[in-house]
Amino acid sequence: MGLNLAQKIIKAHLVSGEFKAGSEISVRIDQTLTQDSTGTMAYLQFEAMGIDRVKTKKSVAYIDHNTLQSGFENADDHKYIQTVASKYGIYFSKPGNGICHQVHLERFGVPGMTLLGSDSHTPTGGGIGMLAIGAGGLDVAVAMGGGAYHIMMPKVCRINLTGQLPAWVAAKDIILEVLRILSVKGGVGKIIEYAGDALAGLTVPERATITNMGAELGATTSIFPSDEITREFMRAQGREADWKELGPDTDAQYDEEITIDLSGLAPMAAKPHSPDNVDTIENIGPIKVDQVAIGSCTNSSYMDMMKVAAILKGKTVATDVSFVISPGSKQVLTMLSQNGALADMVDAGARILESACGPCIGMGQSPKTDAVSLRTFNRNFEGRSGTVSAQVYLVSPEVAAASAITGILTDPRTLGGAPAVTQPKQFLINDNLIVAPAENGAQVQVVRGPNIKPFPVGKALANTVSGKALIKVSDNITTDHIMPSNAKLLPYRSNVPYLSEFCLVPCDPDFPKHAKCHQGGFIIGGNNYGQGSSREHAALAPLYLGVKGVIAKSFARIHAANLVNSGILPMTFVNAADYDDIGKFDELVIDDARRQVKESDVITVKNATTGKEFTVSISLSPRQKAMILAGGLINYTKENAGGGN
Ligand code: MIC
Ligand code: SF4
Repeated sequence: MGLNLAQKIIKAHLVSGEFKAGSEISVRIDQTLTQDSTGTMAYLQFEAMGIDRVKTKKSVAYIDHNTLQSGFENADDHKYIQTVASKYGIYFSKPGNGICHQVHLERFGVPGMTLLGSDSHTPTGGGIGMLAIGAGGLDVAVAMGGGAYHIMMPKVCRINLTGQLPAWVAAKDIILEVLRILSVKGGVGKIIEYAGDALAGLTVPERATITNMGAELGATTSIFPSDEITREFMRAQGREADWKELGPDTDAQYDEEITIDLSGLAPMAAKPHSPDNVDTIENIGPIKVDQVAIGSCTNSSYMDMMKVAAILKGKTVATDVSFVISPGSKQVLTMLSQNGALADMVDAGARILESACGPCIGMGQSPKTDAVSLRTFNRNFEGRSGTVSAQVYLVSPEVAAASAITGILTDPRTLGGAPAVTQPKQFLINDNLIVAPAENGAQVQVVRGPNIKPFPVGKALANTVSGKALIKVSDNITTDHIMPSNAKLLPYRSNVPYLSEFCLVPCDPDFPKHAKCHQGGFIIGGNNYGQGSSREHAALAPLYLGVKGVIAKSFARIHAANLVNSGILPMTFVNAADYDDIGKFDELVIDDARRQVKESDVITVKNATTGKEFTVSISLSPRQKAMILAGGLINYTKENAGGGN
């Protein structure tokens, strides 16, 4: 039986486990990436492992998230990451060099390799045929130390793309259509593999837009074959030697198949407040727009920017629209400035931001009260922009630029001919903002600012686990709810005690107070609890506040793994209806917890307040169970003297 592309790459990297959907496997990691808002924690954890130098083929540390330096904290973290990178053999991409996923695609990604990144949009690398997975910082730290990465073997879903994109319809519209079909939890436990005739018409940056936003499906990753289009991109990046052809066997099997005819697609938007709340621009209608933001790791490539510049050329941004553009990398920004496109943007009234995440993670540019904000980004969770009342719509660069000019949500098909933008034969290559690590790391002194605080470590599972149901939340709670990130909080990513004061505050402003006063307890969640970002702070802050377990209807993959890594037990209701029976502050008790976790996949929880009992499943591998018993990955690794890998 033939293998699909995802299975081929997994097979070539398989360290342990059975090649069967749903069973735990571990894979060797070739490359890692970190960014600064998760990186500080990942490197603190790496340092705690006592390894001299990273064991990967290439590890890169990017600074792209916390670039607003409104106090010493972010700058201190940058210095820490730069020195730690130099010491341990990691390439360092300076602030200004660009958004990690964009730069990694341009300068480092290699088809067929595995990439583990401490950012949920790491699957962007699937655009050039990498098996690129987002994970918590601790998992990335383990991978840097040479340890394998453990996941449940995903199912593989093939999405056949047929036909041709009509004028003004973009790669963004393809992934919005996939989100419309599958929803924000439709990809959980799956790898999405793209195939079909239409691939011949999709450039690497377009493919990367699609794999990037596969994160919003909850998918483990998304991948395109590596073909002549990939070769052209890598040649233009001066890296053709890294290219190789890769695709599925002709008789490859898939667990699921979906076909999308691109010819039938129209410009679309994800409406507030979820990336799967998708409709056509035509159906949404001409709503008034207050802000337009173009950029992010989804849509900031050279070609995206050139299309935007062509739409803006000779026009003026509507009087009532606040309009910002952040080109994805120094390469993109330099090329735009050399060919005059940047002047067209500035002249039309765009405010140019540095090549970084910026407004996507709430680092500035929060829109006005009740604003309608069009963004080419990937997430429109309520409040993520920094303005709780803002209505954020996710759109293509074409829709964004057209609407910036008209001041209303505009279907760009009404503008006449679409701009013809082709990929350059040669991108401008100058890696002068990428710093190679020191040859002799022993001589490098790591610099630690005063904001860097020790990270919390879990405790071995008690025999009786009890506590109050501290909070009960609904479906699709994101890690932005659990551990909000905005310009005020991001500087504290290396200070969990401070961050914990804001844990789950968007759902209940008193959660931290209640957690402290009851000395921890349980979180009760709905479906897809913990979707979104990979930030392990969404596990570390609850851990710091004494949370012992999370009982939910279902979990998002990375967050569930982060909970286990921290020693917090993720439990899933066997009967979803039991969720309804739990009241806030009910006292929950798991008797004989160690034996129950060790011996069974279904455990009993007693509600001492109502006197009822209910069952929860713990779909944990034997290794994960051992981690929970030990109190998290760090304790488990210590107990096993390196056997945690
Ligand atoms: C995001 O887009 O939510 C982030 C910020 O890039 C996160 C990482 C983080 O929280 O630092 C992600 O996607 O993993
Ligand atoms: Fe940065 Fe936004 Fe991409 Fe996250 S989604 S990596 S914040 S640009």
